[in-house]
Amino acid sequence: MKIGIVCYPTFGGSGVVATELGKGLAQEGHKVHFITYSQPTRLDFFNENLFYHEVDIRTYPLFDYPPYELALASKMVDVVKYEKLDLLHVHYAIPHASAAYMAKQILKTEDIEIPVITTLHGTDITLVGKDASYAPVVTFSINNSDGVTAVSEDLKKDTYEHFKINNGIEVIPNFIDLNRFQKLKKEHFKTAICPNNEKLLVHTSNFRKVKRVEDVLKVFQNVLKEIPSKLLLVGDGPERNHMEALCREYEVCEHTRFLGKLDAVEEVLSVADLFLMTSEKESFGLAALEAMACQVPVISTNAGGIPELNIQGVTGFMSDVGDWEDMTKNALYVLNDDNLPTFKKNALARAKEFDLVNILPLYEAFYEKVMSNMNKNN
Ligand code: GMT
Repeated sequence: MKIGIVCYPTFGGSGVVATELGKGLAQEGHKVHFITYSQPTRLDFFNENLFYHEVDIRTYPLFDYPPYELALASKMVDVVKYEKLDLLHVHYAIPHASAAYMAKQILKTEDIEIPVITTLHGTDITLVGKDASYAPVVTFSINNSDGVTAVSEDLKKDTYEHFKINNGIEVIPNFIDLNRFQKLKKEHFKTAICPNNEKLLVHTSNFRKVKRVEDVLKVFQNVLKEIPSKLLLVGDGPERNHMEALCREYEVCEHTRFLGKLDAVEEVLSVADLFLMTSEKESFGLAALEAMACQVPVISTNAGGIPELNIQGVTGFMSDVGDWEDMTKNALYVLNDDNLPTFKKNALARAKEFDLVNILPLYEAFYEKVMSNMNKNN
């Protein structure tokens, strides 16, 4: 198949899923064309089946806001026509699904029928998407996609609850490439961070408010009162400065390091003992899956789709949003040397269920289904 993938090219979960999916499809022999405004972060190698088309955003003194959606739609039209694509798969509804709809209508006028599949990732539904300034367009573009997927049952439920949807939604969960995300031998790294064999806690996120990184610090402050430990914070975003200030207030700076955006997050995860995910909303929790693949148990909230990944008392524990006292209690339990090896083993076993090789065929089957439905209707 010749597949166009539209996504955010950044470190964000939806962009990572879209890029890893494209890489997996290319490995299977499909030709995959990424259409984005810059090279996707994880598209950092050559493969004869992978192509990248940059959206050309022209600005003009009249535009306070350059119309990205129009440039994107125009690029989609161009790539579909000249690369003879079989389908467009857009990740994150805003503004990709509505741009794809526009591209589809333009192509129709030239007798080209292109199926559009929209994958909903989370905040495009639960946060930004349901805001009145976007909701009508999001509703319309979900209803007018030829196929829709969501990354968890919870996100599917939320979508039906918040929007007037008259289209089916197939759940295809996030996945992990276990060849990349695995426990690597990085003992020298662990010794450098934890010279006295302290326990190592890790959090990775984009430091947005929705991640409640302040709860990570609160949990760590209280874990530290009980056992020698260190905290690594990976990623960057709007809350980072505030979190650095909170570290001082909680007097945990000496034991905490902010690492910023990292390409090889699996190296840090390889030496971690516990992963903290304190999000208020989380449609799936890809960052937790990446940790589990590196044998790291997870202390998380029970928000959104996290319970579809983290198994209570088996791969870690879940608590209500904001309940840092419960999270601390659970973290101390998991970090106990009598319990930690079992949790680590269970985390890996669970991650294996989301192996790319299990999930990729679900996308391929969905593509086939959507394309054959379209052929039947034409
Ligand atoms: O977590 C983020 O804020 C990034 C966001 C994105 O769309 O880039 O991630 C969402 O998509 C991921 C991949 O499907 C999911 O694993 C994350 O749970 C989801 N984030 C939220 O729902 C907050």
